[in-house]
Amino acid sequence: MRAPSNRIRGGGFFVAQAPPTTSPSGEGSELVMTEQMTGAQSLIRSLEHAGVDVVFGIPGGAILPAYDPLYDSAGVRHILMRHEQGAGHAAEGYAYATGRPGVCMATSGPGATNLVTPLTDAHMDSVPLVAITGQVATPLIGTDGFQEADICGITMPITKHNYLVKNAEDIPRTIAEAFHVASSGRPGPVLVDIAKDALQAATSFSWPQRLDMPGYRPVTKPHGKQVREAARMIAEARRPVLYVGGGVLRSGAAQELRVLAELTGVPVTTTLMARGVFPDSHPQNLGMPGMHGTVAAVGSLQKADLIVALGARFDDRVTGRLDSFAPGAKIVHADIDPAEISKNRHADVPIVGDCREVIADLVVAVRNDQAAGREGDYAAWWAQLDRLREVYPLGYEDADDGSLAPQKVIQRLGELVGPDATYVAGVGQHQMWAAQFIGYEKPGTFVNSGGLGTMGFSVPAALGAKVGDPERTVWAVDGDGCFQMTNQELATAAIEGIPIKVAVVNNGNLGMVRQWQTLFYDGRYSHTDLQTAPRDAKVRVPDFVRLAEAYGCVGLRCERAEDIDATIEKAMAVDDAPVVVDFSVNHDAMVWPMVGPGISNDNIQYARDMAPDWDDED
Ligand SMILES: Cc1ncc(C[n+]2csc(CCOP(=O)(O)OP(=O)(O)O)c2C)c(N)n1
Ligand SMILES: [Mg+2]
Repeated sequence: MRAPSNRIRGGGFFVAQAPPTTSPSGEGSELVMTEQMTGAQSLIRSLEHAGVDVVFGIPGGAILPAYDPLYDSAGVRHILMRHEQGAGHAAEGYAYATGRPGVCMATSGPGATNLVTPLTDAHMDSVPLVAITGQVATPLIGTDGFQEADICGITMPITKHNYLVKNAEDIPRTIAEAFHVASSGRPGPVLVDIAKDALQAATSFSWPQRLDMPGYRPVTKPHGKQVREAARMIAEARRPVLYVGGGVLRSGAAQELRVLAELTGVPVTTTLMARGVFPDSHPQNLGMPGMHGTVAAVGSLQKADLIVALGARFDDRVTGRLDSFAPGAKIVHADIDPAEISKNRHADVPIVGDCREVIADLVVAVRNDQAAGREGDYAAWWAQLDRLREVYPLGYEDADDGSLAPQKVIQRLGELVGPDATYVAGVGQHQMWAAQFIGYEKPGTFVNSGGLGTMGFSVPAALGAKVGDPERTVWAVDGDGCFQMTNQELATAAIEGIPIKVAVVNNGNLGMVRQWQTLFYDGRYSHTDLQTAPRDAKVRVPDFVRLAEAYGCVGLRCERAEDIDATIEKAMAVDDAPVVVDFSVNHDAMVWPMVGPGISNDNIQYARDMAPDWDDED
C-alpha cells in the first residue's frame, strides 16, 4: 500500500477535460455564468461541462436526487449495470478505449463499497476514473445512519484523491478538479462523495474557468542532464535492454518508442501492461518479461549491463526474487511518478517525466551522440538473445486425450480476429495465454487487470471498451472462474445493445490456482474444481451456452480442435447481440515458462523441470 503522501501521483496521455489549472503565478478561480438549480442538477451540468458522454451506474437512496436530472440529460448516457463492481470495471474499459476518464456512479453504503475493487484495480494500473457516490445527508454523517459508509476513509489508500462534498456550491469545482486529477500526471481513480442534502439544496451553478491547485503540479518535462546521461550509458553499454511498462502506453509514446528502439538497436521487452505498445512482429521485440515471460525476455534482464526502464515499476512479477534480479545491470528509470523511482530497485539515473517527452528527448540525445561517433555495438548481445529465442520459443503441446489445447484456441482467436480488435482478459491461466499467444501490433489492443489481478474484470471492462469505441471488435477472453464473478453484466450488454464477444476458456477449474497446487502442493486439488466442464461432460453447472441464452445473448460451444475456426467465424458473424463461446478445453494445461514465486529469474523453467541453458554457445 502506498503512503498517503503519494496519493496524487505524477503525467499521461489521458486527456484532461477539466479547465486548465492556474498559471504558476496562481490566480484564483474565475467564475462565470451563474444559474439557479439544485445540487443534483449542478452535478449533471458539471458532468456535461467535463465532456462526459457515458456514466455506468446503479441508483439508490442517497444518489437518487442525481438520477432525476440524469433522466433528462441530452449529453450524458447512463448505462444501468447489474453490480457496482461491473460499473467500475466498465468505466476502466471505457478509459482504455477512449483515453478519457471513465465515470461510474453508485449510492452510499453497499453501492459505494462495491466500487472498492475496481477503484483499487484502477489505482494499481493507473487508469483514469471518476467515481461519484451519494452519501447520507450531512446531519447523519458519523451516526451510523442507514447505508452510511465512510467511503472517503475506505478509499483513501486506493484512490489518487477523493472528496467529500457537503455544500452544493462546491460541486462544479470539485467535479472539474476530479477530472483534472484523474487524467493528468500519473492517471488514477478519483472519488467524489456527495451528501444527499447537498444534492437536494438550491444552489447557483457556475463552471470554473481555471483551477487553483497549488499542491498539484505533475512534472512532465524531464531533466536534460539526466536524459543525456542515459543516452551516454546506452552508447557505452554492451548488453542494454529497454524494459517498457504501462506508462509508455498511458503517455501515448508508442511512436517515439519505436524510433528510439530502431535508432539504438537495443532489444525491447514489454510488460503485461504494455503488450501492444511495441509490435510483436518487430524483430527487436523479445516478448513479455516476468513470471510467465519468454526465456529471451527474462534472460535479457538477468544478463543485461543496462536496463532502461520506461514507465515500468519493477513489479515483483517481473523481477522475481528482487535481490537476485539483474545483478550486473545499471538502471536508468524514467517515470512520471517520482514515488516509483528507486522504490524496488535503485536507479543509477532517475528521470522524472512523462514517458513521451522522456523518450522524445532521449531520441535527440542519442542522435547527438551518434553524430559525434558515440554508438553502441550490441552484435554479441543480439547473438546471445537470438539463440535464446531460437532454442526456447513459446510453445505448447496438445493434450494426450484429444481435448482442446487452450493455447491453440487463444492463438487461433488472435489469428482469425486480427490485430485491430481489442482483447480484454480475465485473470488466471487464460490471461497469461492471451498475453503470450495473441500477436499485439497496436497500443491499447490488450486490456487486462495487471497490478491487482482482479477476477471478474473481463466482461464489464470489455463492455466499457465497446461503449467507448463501438466500431471496434471487442473480445473478452475469460476463464470459467472469472466469468462467474461478473457475467450478470451480459444482461446489461444485451439490453443496452453492446455486442461484445466472450471466449470462455473453460478448463473446468480455477486453473491458475490448480497449476500452483500441481507444482507446489503435490497435486492436492483443494477446492479448485468448478464443475463447469466435467470430464464426463454430463452436467455442467452452469451450462454457459444456456446461461448466455438466458441473458439474451448468442451461446456457442466448441469442444474439438477441428471446430475452433468455424466457431470463431460464427461468433464473428453475429453483430447484433453479445456472443458467448464456451471453449471446453483440457483441464490440465499449464502456463510455461514460469518463474516460481519467490525464486530467482535465473531459475526460470520453460517446461516442468526444464531449465534453460544460459551459456550454451552452440
Ligand atoms: C477476485 C479474485 N479472487 C481470487 C483470485 C485468485 N485467483 C487467481 S487466478 C484464479 C483462478 C481463475 O480461474 P479461471 O477464471 O477459471 O481462470 P483459469 O486460471 O482457469 O484460466 C484465482 C482464484 C483472484 N485473482 N481474484
Ligand atoms: Mg478456469
